[in-house]
Amino acid sequence: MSAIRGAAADDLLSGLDEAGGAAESLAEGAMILRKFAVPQAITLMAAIRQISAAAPFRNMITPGGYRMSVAMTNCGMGWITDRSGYRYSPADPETQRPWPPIPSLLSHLATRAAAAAGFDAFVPDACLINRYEAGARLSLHQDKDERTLDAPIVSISLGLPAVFLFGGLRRNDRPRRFRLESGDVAVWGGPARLAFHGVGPLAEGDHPLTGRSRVNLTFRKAL
Ligand code: MD3
Ligand code: FE
Repeated sequence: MSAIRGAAADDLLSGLDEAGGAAESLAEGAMILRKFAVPQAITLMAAIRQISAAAPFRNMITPGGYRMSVAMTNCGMGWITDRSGYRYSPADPETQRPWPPIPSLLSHLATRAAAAAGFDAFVPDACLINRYEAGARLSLHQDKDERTLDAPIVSISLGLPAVFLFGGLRRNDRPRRFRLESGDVAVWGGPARLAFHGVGPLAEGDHPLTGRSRVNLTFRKAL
């Protein structure tokens, strides 16, 4: 460990992130920081409980008229979908009130994870919170509703494990499968920013942190 290269460089070279977890590269610009958020998991769930008390999870409707199997809420700027399309909105369409603000603990964690993956000075203004119950899935898609594609996206998984599908830049590129467990953090940006991705149907289970569900937070720069 050389002081000249610094802790971050040493950790990248050793394959360990700053939380001591393993860092796994999926592609140029995409990595999974295994267990990065484990120390904050209980605090994160407490924050999610507060947010969802003000802005409850709901199953939104796609522009094509389907009810999503994943239940969603937001803090900061909010991603929404309805019959008119996908977009970001500062207000919850159910109440016309602003989404709850992003707790600074959450945005700081996202900033630290982005830095550990090599993306400096990431400041999210939007956080989409997804809740999966048994059978819920997210079909292959790109995240492209953000105004700038320069910023990465940071995702934190909590609770039951899921199979994450990581494809390429074309919808037809066959996705690779990765298991995401509680506390795993995924970061993708740069050449991977528009990679197709999805989540396979959640298997039944019971987790001490979340019960019979999986919760995922995705931090974005929407504006
Ligand atoms: C993409 N959420 O909300 S994030 C979404 O687990 C969304 O709820 C999923 O996709 C979820 O838009 C997946 C996890 C993730 C991890 C690594 C990636 C997405 C990635 C690498 C490249 C591209
Ligand atoms: Fe996505």
